[in-house]
Amino acid sequence: MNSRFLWTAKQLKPTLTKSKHVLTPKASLAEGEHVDLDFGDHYVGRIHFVFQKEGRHPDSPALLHFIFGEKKWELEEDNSAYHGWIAKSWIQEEWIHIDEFPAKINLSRRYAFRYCRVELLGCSQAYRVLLQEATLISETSAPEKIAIVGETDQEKAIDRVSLRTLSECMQDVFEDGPKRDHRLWLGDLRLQALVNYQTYRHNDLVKRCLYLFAGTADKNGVLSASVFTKPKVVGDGASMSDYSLLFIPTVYDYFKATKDKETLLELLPLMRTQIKLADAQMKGGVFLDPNRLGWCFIDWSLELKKRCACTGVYLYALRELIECERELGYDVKSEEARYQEVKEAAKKEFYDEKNGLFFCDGQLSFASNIWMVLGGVLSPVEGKEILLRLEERDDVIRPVTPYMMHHYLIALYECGLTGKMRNLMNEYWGKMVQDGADTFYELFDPEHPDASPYGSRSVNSYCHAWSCTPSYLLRKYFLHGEQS
Ligand code: RAM
Repeated sequence: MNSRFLWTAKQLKPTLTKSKHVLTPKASLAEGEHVDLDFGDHYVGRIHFVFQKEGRHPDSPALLHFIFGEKKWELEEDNSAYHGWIAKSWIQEEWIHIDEFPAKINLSRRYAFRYCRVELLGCSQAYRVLLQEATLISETSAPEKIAIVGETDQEKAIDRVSLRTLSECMQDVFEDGPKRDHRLWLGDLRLQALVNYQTYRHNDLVKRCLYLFAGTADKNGVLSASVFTKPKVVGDGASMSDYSLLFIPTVYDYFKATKDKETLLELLPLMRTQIKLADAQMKGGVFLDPNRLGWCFIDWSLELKKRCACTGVYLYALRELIECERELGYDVKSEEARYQEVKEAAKKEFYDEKNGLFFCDGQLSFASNIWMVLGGVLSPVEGKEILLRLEERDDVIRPVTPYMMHHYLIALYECGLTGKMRNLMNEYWGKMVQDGADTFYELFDPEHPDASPYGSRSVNSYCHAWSCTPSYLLRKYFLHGEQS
């Protein structure tokens, strides 16, 4: 823990803007009945209800069940049959007894939802329960509304939903998703920050998050993959090889957007440390199995082999560090030599001449090939051939998250396939819009819309900030041309 860094983070704690949304359903319920509320858009916030009774004096308490859903189907799920491997307590529901009427019920937790079901589980026949009012106080630290961009109605819809996704995740920190973790994750932060620079420009929130990671690093400089902020700041203690490396571009991007050199210089030693820590997990210029040495994320595909992609992330991060240090006037010769060494080793270890593609321990995936492109292992011409070849294969593991899909789009851009990149953005995110998305999802595999790495879609997050990058892509690559 670095208390000075944490002090800096604390000074940058944002104030949340709160807004009130009131529904007056006046729904009269007997035991076993329910009413569904629709707040009209996705919100993050706290809710209270006013209940009255109709009929005779209550001769039993009322037992109410509340379910919250980012998607309407969440209200219909049989949560008693939940069989996922992460805690069932992530499901947004609550049970309350009411003894006296009228009753104002404040639910103490924060929820992320558009839909809410109020179900009367128990009540005597002497009376009915009347739901008079439901008041939601929504919260966000996103400073203002942003003008929507896009050349077509579809692009405008994608931008609107992306912006909403990001602003819903902008709370005390950049949360990954407000339904589940409520937590600051490093890999997610990198993409949120990129979108933020093009939209809300709440750059102090990015700075706060950088200092939260820096402040919770252990004495060897190992970064936690995620940070809890309540009741006090603590790193989750788990480190992920790829996320740690991506701290480097996250800081450098922040510097490019803000020119805040003081922060860059303060965090530079920690950026360098991430390369050294990664070096210790490599042999002969490529990663040993990152899943054995520490969790490496890359994508939410449980079968994915990650040594190749992780080596690509290393090259990508090292290249960013070199560029950053060069800009600051440092001698980068030894880093450049290391970059060349790893680049050659990666090609030797993972490139399959016969197929003209990268394989990771015999497995073909988009992830491996995309990160080899992003790591600069190939020229744009070679990269283009590889990406096109990849599409023709049906024995390939495809991206399952908008996080991986974003990296695919950037790889297409790097290889000059800008038209393809834009079409794919429209196709992939457009399908979520067609699916009725108010905010974009943590996972989206159009072929398997109910898939979940957690064993149940009930705990998937349907407002997940790493999916909001079209707002960045549209502004940076398509509508105003390249910006710094
Ligand atoms: C999920 C989080 C987050 C991601 C990690 C790896 O649990 O929601 O988005 O960064 O996994």
